[in-house]
Amino acid sequence: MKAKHQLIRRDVTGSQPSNTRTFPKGLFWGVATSAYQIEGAWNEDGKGPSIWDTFAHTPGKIKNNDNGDVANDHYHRYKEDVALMKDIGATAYRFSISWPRIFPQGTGQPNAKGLDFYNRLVDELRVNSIEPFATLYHWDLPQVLQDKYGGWQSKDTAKAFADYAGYVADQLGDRVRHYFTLNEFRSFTDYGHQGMKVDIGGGKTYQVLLAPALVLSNGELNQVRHHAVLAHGLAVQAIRARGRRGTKVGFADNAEVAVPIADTPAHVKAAETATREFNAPFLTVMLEGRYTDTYLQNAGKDAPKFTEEELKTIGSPLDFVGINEYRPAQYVEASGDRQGYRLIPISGSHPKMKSGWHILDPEVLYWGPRQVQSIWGAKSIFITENGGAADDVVADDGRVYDTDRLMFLRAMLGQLQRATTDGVPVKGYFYWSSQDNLEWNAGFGNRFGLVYVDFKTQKRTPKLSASFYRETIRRNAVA
Ligand code: PNW
Repeated sequence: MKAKHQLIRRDVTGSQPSNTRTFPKGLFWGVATSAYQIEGAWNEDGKGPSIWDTFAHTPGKIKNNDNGDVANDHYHRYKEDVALMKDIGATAYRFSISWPRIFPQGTGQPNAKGLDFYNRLVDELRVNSIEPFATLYHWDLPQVLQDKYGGWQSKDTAKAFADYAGYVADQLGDRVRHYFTLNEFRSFTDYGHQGMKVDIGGGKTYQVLLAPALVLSNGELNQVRHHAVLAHGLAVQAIRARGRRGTKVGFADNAEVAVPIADTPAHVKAAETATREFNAPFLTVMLEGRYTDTYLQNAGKDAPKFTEEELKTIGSPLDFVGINEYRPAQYVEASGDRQGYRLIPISGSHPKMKSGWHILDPEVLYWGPRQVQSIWGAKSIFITENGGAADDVVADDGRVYDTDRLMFLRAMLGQLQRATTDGVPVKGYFYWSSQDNLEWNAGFGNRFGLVYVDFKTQKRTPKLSASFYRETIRRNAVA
């Protein structure tokens, strides 16, 4: 897929008039989770520790010193959880596979009991007509690889990941037809190896440092980023070599989307230019097979070291592009300078969801997929995550009235529907998350679920937003 800056056509045959609020037939309606955030059973059946076990067991790293030792106990309650998805009407489930469950040593001898859990889960999904979409890396690196190689600081970790990915495709490939290689490259490279200051408006920033909580130099960080995208490319090749024919593969990246201040050709083009540069070390290099000149020039002596062969691997052709969209990265307007865009500061009173970083603008679900099509010509796009946290409580009548999430979901899906009406090839949407879970360093307090979880009793209660989502899925239209 090559960069081509052009506007998409609005009169695509087969599109629906937007006032019907209908989505294209066959769109996958999904929910998403990740292993460390829900499974628990952190040391059961031969699982090795991950860098998130280590991080969470270090006092002070996670709010209230919460950890994923038990979390949602999904490892033992997966049947109940699949039944809840079925009840919502989900037709797809995006879950992640815990690498240290399958390879406790990171490489070498696979652990049959670990694999068996995913066999049981996948069988349960298929019995319920829910299509499994497996993510192979959602941040829980085997701790041994951190100790042995410095984790993502080494190319050996990228190679080990490809071996693990090929093994999973070989073992589950008869039933799992869709794979996402790695989830949110920036979140585990930058946030884990240097920390990040996220713009939250009014000139303020929100500071995040996630596992393995290193603070590396810029040059070292760029190398970590390079190894992560290399891991993706090597895994794509391994999955193609060892999966069944027809297996589909892509990534799930949190594309940093620049939102234009108005839908005019000049602002739209400026936003495309910005989005392509914001994502230079991740999405852009994976879709174009090269780093942008601006990225390499700005990095100077800190630029990553790479070979042409590696770039070719990183740019391996994909079956789809997966993007996680929560918030706009920036607002952008056209400018006459060489850069081609100007950043607009986010207002201090900009609306937010509960998470400290969560600037609210439903238009990300319009511009995000639209830009993936217009910049890179993607033919198949998945919204691999989109969701919002809230202060949910169980009311006296036993129900959970999450009106803020209802507003969020309805507004976001309205924009996604608008994108599909404009002919953007969106093939599936995964709400994050099917149920409340361990929200990384924010602990159990930031609830993203359609289903409320009482973490003391493990009781699950579908929220108001779950009914809204069920109705949307039933109609295949924004309810
Ligand atoms: C994603 N930000 O993380 C992850 O893929 C999920 O595991 C997570 O639970 C979910 O989104 C909600 O946070 C993000 O700072 C972390 O903009 C940080 C940001 C966005 C998403």
